[in-house]
Amino acid sequence: MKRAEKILKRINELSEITEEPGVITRTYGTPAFVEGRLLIVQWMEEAGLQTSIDHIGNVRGKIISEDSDEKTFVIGSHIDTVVDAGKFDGPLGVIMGIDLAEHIISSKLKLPFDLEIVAFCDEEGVRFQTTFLGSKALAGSFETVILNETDKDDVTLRQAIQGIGGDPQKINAKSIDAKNWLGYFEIHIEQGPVLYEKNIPVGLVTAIAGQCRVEIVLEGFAGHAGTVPMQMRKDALACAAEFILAVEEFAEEHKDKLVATVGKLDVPHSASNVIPGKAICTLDVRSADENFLESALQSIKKVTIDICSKRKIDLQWNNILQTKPVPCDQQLNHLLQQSITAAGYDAIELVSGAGHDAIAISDVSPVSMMFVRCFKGISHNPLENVETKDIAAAIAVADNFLNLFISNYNKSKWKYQH
Ligand code: HGY
Ligand code: MN
Ligand code: MN
Repeated sequence: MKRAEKILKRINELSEITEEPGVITRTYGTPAFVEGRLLIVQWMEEAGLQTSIDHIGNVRGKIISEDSDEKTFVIGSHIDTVVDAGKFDGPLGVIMGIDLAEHIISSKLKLPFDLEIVAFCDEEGVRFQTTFLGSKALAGSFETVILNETDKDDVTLRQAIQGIGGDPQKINAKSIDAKNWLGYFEIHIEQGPVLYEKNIPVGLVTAIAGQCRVEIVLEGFAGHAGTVPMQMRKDALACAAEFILAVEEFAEEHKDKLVATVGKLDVPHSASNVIPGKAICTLDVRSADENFLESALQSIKKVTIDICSKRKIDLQWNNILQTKPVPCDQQLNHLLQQSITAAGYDAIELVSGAGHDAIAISDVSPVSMMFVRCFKGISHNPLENVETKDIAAAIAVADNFLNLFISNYNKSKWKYQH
């Protein structure tokens, strides 16, 4: 269990670094993020990896093959967190990746390709509402138009990148060219209850659900809580309340194919004796069925328009993010399935409701993901927890997977149809 204990020790050490004392919060570009990143560099260097930090702020650790032709296999996950996060969402996959690389180096295994371990800098998108910043940069698909996005203190993404030593004009410069990707493997907690209920330590991900994120701005008219008659009000918060319940009702009606969440509600300039003139909500809708996701979004938008016109509230519907469902690669999953059974576990298949950096990487590479059981499936919550024995199980499977990939790899044969 030595390797698993070391991984857990590092996860605990990283979780101590936070921008909010008492809770775990490390969002893109903050001093806590930079401090945490230094720890990852240190661990990668201790493992014997060639380290670098790219222009968006990903930490990268490489084993360069003796007969390198730049074809690269990548193992990664993210080191940024949500607010008041758990310890494992992201760091588990990064720190396990470092362990796997360290194991390859210490066992003097000769790699026929380059292996890169990547700690992505912004998967959650908490600070700038932009997800997959790091993985898009690695895939070469970062769009400079988002450089003007601002955080709650009106700092632009451009300024944040410069603030941590990056160059906003060169974000895609350190990407891995599409022709050089051999594959991508991400180890991540399941963030759902299936493995916990089935009492299985690991699971094989077949696909990642598509997701849409929308910012909903509701403009009514602020007024005196004591003097404006009810029938004359344009109460933006009451409108938001009806919208939130309508979203929940729609998702309940289609719960076999969809989840929908209003995760944020801001009421600017709120006071107990003021009729709210403005309310801003976020809408997050997910489905593994691409067509259904699109039609569901349109249905929710129509319901929202009807609520707003009934209440004489002006509506702004700002699309923030739209990702299609991503299938994991069948060739890689065949190897992963063999690796799980070889380690003595049933290879159960799961669709990921959560988004992952694998979504952005899937534009240029075959992707595979292994889920690790977490306590009652709890995540995005400080109660998130993973047992040492499940980390040990995941190590055994991941070692098998890498060995199988290496033994199956043949420079001419392994072609990926983009
Ligand atoms: O929201 C998600 O699915 C992921 O945790 N970023
Ligand atoms: Mn995650
Ligand atoms: Mn997350």
